[in-house]
Amino acid sequence: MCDECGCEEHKHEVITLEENILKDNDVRAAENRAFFREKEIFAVNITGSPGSGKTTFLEMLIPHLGKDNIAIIEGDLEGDVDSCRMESLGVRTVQINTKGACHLNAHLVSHAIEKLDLNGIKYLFVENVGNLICPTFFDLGEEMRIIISSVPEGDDKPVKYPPMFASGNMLILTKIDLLPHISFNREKFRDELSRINPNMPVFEVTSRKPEMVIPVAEAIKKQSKEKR
Ligand SMILES: Nc1nc2c(ncn2[C@@H]2O[C@H](COP(=O)(O)OP(=O)(O)O)[C@@H](O)[C@H]2O)c(=O)[nH]1
Ligand SMILES: [Mg+2]
Repeated sequence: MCDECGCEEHKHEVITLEENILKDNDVRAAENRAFFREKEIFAVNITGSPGSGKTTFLEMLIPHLGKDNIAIIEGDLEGDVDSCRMESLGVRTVQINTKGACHLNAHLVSHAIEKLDLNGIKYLFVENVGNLICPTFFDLGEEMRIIISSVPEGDDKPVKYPPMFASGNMLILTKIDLLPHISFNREKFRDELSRINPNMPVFEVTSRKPEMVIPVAEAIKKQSKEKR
């Protein structure tokens, strides 16, 4: 059925349009990826729900990778709250406002790159719009996709949003300081994840112990060296 009126005729048009949008995005994503490889920049797409702790994770990670090695693209519907948080750490940052769109795309990222001084940059982190559905299907040209999932969102997120969790190269479970206060079944969460994405490494962090991101930083460094 079509999304608008439920008719079969429209269904075909909608599917064709979606396919074209995704095809166009894939072409641009491949261009972005070629650009990053040429510049030896390791690009990482950070996805997850609104409020899952994406920006906090970046704040913890940055000191371990070196602020001068990093550039950030912040994606939000409106405003510059997150880019201000990044700039206050002295990191080169550009903000994209999607004005209602629920995900970034490769085209938006290619324009954002033009605004960044990439001299000496080894890592580009793109914080996607908070959403567990739409960003799944839009390759940005990244080498690595990190999914951020937080304890208060519940242990059922992988079961409810399998395409997103299947698309990741690394999962960060955030806010583990809240485990004693919330009925979150860690084993259930991890079992479902390993069923959906068996080879994805999982790291647990909390902003109460920022040093917990050190193994994550090491894993990112290792991955980026393997790509060079
Ligand atoms: N208790 C707790 N709160 C956290 C943690 N990480 C982030 N938060 C809080 O969660 C909220 C959303 O975090 P933010 O990083 O802005 O999420 P984003 O929207 O995914 O970028 C903020 O109030 C953070 O202070 C954590 O490890 N533990
Ligand atoms: Mg954020």
